Amino acid sequence: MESKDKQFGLAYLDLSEADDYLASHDGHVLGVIGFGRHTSIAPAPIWLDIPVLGGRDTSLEVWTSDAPVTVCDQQGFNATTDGNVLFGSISLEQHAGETLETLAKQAYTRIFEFIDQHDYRNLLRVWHYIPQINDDENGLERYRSFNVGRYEAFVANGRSIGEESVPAASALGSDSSSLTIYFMASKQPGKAVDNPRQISAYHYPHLFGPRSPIFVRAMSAKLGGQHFFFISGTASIVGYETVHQGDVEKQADETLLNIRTLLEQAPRNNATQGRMLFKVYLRHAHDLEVVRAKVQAEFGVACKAVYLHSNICRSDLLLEIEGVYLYDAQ
Ligand code: 3EB
Repeated sequence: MESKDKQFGLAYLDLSEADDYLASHDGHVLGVIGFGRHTSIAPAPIWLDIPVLGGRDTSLEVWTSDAPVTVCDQQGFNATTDGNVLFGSISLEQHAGETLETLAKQAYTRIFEFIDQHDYRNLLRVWHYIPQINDDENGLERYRSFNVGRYEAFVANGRSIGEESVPAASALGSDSSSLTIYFMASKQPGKAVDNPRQISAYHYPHLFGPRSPIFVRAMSAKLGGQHFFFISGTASIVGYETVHQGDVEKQADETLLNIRTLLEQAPRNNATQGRMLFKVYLRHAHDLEVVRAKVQAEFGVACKAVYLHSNICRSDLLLEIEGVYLYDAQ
């Protein structure tokens, strides 16, 4: 149906579905992100070197709008807009002598300048893929170094560190050589949602690095007549501590409980009416079966989940799950 095709939406596609889907959304595609093995597709995806688990080589994440999309390709950004949101990405290679801290600060500073200049000032959701995320850099884990740079950019750009200007996010490792960030920014602010089981990440104690990570647990926004509930990367963390170290089953249970807790705060929590999509990141490929069984038991066949093999930002986390819950606004 034509009108259904032109909804604001998200799909995770296998390669065999991609051509038809992209053709039927011609002129309405905000962004395509490719995971796994590269293939030639138009429009060209942002590629991330993160293997897809479960028997597929490639998975595509496709964001579309109900409204016509225009491209604004400038200042090193590959960005699109539908007049309400701006979808953009930046990929910065780390050269010899540069730190990830500097790179993170640069990336965020450029994002802020770009979205402010185009008047889409509200970051709703940011996806970070960080090369060698758990390795050491000058005595600090690279993820922690990233956190310092992100924090500095928020401060330098006059953004307050509180619910009103912090996006939902996720931060995973990749085998790429570049720091890749993609994001959705909006003219209207979304509504930040916290998880009462967890301390806000921007209030984490400094034992997780000299500067706290800056993200909210979930973000709610109305886009193209639908409600979107963006669930940040969610893991087996209670308060601020990792729980169930070394036990993937218990980490999966705790993660799913955290997601359930967030979903209870979605503006309307009636999953039978909406759609759920997840990206499940596993540190160890051999944990696929056990985690998939738990995700399916929790959310049933109605949910779409893609399983990816990557490192997680804390070395004691075995999995992280991000999600989108979307439903018609009535
Ligand atoms: C956590 O809850 C797990 O640094 O942007 C999840 C989502 C995590 C986003 C980020 C990190 C980030 O702390 C890690």
